[in-house]
Amino acid sequence: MRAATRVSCLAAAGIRHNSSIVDQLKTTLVQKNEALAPQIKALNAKFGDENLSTATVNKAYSGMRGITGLVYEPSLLDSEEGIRFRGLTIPECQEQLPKAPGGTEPLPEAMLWLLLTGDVPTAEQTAQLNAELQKRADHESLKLVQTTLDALPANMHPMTQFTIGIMALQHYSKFASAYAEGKANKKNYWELALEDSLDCIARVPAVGAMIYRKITTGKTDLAAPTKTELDWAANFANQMGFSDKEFHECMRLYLTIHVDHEGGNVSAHTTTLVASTLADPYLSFAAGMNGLAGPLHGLANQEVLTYLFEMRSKCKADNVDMTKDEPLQKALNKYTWDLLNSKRVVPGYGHAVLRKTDPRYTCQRDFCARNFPDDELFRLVNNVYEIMPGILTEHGKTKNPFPNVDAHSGVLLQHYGMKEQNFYTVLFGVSRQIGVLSGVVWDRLQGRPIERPKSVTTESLLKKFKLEV
Ligand code: CMX
Repeated sequence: MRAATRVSCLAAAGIRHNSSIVDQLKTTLVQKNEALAPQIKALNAKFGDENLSTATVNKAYSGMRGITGLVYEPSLLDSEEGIRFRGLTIPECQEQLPKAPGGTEPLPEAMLWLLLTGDVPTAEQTAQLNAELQKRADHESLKLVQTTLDALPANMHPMTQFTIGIMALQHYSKFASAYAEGKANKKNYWELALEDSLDCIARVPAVGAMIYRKITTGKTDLAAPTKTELDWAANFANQMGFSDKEFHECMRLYLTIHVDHEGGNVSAHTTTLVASTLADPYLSFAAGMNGLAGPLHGLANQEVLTYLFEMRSKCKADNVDMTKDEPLQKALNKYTWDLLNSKRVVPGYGHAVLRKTDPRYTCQRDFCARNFPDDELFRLVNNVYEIMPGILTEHGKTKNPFPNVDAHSGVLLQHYGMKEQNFYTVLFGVSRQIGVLSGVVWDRLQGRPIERPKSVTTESLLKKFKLEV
C-alpha cells in the first residue's frame, strides 16, 4: 500500500494524528507486510495442504496440546531454549535493545517496536515512541477509569479491577467508533487496531497504578505525574509510588520479559481469538486478561508467593535453620511432598511447551544475584530450585519439572517493597499487552478471518470409531 493511500484510509475514518514516529512505524509495518505477503501467498500455494501437526483424539481431549494451528508473528517459543522475540533470545534483547541512561536492562517501549516491526529500534526511535505514548496517556478516558475504579469494592481482586479498567478505556476505542460509523474496512482495520493499541499501551500503566494506589492507600490518585524525561516503565513505577532507581531498572526487565510467549498461551490466544471477530483491541485484550487471571496461567506468580510463605512459616514453626542449605532443602522436600500428596500443583513449575528452565526465570535470577544476593526469599527460591526438578521427576506426572517465569518474579517485587502479591498479575498484564496487541495488529494487517475451529462430541466420536463400551 502506498503512503498516500494509507494516510487517506485513516483520514476517511476521521482519525488524524501528527506524529512522525507513528508515521515511521506505519510505513515500516506496511513495508514489512508487503515483503511478507508474497511469501505467505507462495507458502499457501505450494504447501497449503501440508500438515503442520496431527489432531488426534488424545490431543482433542488434552487441551489441544501439540496441535500447531495458529500463525502468530511477534514471538516463537522453542521447548528447549525458550522464547525468542522476533528471533532474539532474552540475553540478545538485553544486549541489543536501547536502555535508559546508565541502565543495563532493555526498555519495554523498545520491545514494543521490535515486536511490531521485527527491527531493533534506535535509541532515537525508542525515545520518540516513549514521547508518543506519553502524549497519548494524557487523556480524559483515565478520568472515566478512575470514577469506575472508585466505585468498586476495595477488596475486589486487582485483576477483576484491571479488566474493568480496560473496559472503561474501551469507551474511547477508535476502531469501534469507526466501525459503528461505517468508516472501518479491510484496508484500515490494522491502522485502527494500531491506533487503539498505542492508546491502550499508553494508558494501561495508569490503570494499573490506580489499582495499586487503591489497594495500598484506599485512593486511586496516582502517586506522581508523568515525567517527560523518564521512560514508560519508570513513569509507571513512579505512578505507583516507587521512586527507587534500582526498582525502575527491575521494572524495565520485568515489563520487557513478560510481554509475549508466542500465540498459543491463553492470554495471547484469547486476545487474538476475540480480535478475530473484529472486536476492538480493548475488548480483545480485556478478554485475554481474564485468562491471565487464572491460577494455571498468570495468577501463578501470586500463588508462588503463597507457596513460598507457606514454606517459610513451616520452616520457622519447625525451627529449621534457613541459612543452611542442607536442613532447609530437607524440610522443603517434606513440605512439598505433603502438598503434592494433597493433589495440589507446585506453582511456578511445569509448562505446556517448555521442557527446560525458562530463560525468563534465569534472567530474573541473575538480576537478584547481581543486586541482592543475600535476600532471604531469594535464598529460599534458590533452594526450591535445587530440589524441585528432582521431586517433580520422582512424582512422575509433569512433563517439565523445571521452573517457569512465575517462580521468580515475586522475589524481585517483594525485595523492593511491593508486598501485595494479589497485585502481581496486573503487572504481568501491563507488560503482556505489548505482545498480544502487536499480534492483533499483525492479524489485521494480514487480513486474517474470524477463528472457528471444529469441535466434536464424545457421542459423535463413539459413532465415528464404531466403539461400544
Ligand atoms: N505441580 C504438580 N503437578 C504438576 C505440575 C506442577 N507444577 N505441573 C504439571 N503437573 C501435573 C498436571 O497437573 C498433570 O496432572 P494430571 O495428569 O493429574 O492432570 C500432569 O502433571 C501433566 O501435566 P503437563 O502435561 O506436564 O502440564 P500441562 O501442559 O497440562 O500444564 C501447567 C502446564 C503450566 C498448567 C502446569 O505445569 C501447572 O499447573 N504448573 C503450575 C502452575 C504454573 O506455574 N502456571 C504458570 C505457567 C506459566 C504461565 O502461563 O504464566
